[in-house]
Amino acid sequence: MHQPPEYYIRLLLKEAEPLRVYTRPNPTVGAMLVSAGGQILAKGFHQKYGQVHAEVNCLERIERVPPDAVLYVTLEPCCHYGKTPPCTDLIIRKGVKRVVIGTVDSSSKVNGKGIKQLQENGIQVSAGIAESDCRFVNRVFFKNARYAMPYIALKTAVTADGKMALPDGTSKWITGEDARVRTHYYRSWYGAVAVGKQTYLADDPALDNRYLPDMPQPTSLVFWGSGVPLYQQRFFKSGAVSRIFIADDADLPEAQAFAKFTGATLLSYKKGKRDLKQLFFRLYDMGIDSVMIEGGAALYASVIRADCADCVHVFMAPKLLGNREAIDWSGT
Ligand code: AOF
Ligand code: ZN
Repeated sequence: MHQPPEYYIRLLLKEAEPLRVYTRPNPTVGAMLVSAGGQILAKGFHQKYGQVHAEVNCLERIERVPPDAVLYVTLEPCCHYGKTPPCTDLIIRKGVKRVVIGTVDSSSKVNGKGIKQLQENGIQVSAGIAESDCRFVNRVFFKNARYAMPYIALKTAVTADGKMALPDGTSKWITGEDARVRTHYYRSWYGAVAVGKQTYLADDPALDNRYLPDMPQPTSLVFWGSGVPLYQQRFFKSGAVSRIFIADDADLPEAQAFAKFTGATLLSYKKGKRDLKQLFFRLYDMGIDSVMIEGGAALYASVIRADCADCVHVFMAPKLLGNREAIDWSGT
């Protein structure tokens, strides 16, 4: 029996969601061909950035598409040449007669043009099925398409009384193993992982995914501020794919020497003004689709004040720090 269309789209989303780690900065997408009687004839996913799209992985499995079969896709099929040819061409060539789409691909190259092309070729199309779920799974991609800015998350660990560190800034492990594994997973999910200067100097964080090392690794970002950046052993020995310092004094010869010696990229704010929005626009232009900020409190507060934060991952431990003077997670 054929189920309601939302059923097939949600089934696809469940499998597509974990693949985001491998497809970023591309969206994660699933496609499924279902017979008139409700039998799943073929299924396919966009498995990896640069590789073929979900529709190809689905339709190439089928010799002959039955005329009454329905193709379900979580995202509007592309109609442009990117790293791969247009999926709309394949759908038309394979003789699919009906396509059900989770949500429109709002990136400028597609944005309804894929649907239009299918319709112009006599294909019956419905779009906007389980749409909010489809948009949530690709929330990074949709923010990128709309604002040309990375999706930005703040990640923090707090005690049940909302504290992050003792008044003198020292912190102990607040959360346990589960939170640590999850954090390392996030380090592959996000395109970059960032810390402020104090956290960089105090913790020498590696910021890579060491629990799941076969997953793609992020870029490391340090909001350094003024002066010449200092070298830190663990940070530079990590598995990060590249390292960027946001440094006011990037032009100083010593800063240039630091960049040459370490291979790090130095970026400074435009016209010396610490405008975080402009900076994030630039990071997006450099190919960073998403950033997870891992502290400290001052950096969280600046990002929130600049209206750049999209979400907060809070790991809250069932413990009390029990010190009123202790530092709140957002530092205010
Ligand atoms: C689809 N199916 O599975 C995905 C789509 O450079 P390319 O060729 O990989 O194209 C990337 C763009 O294609 C991406 O920005 C988005 O608009 C769309 N992604 N489209 O039909 C898929 N992953
Ligand atoms: Zn495509």
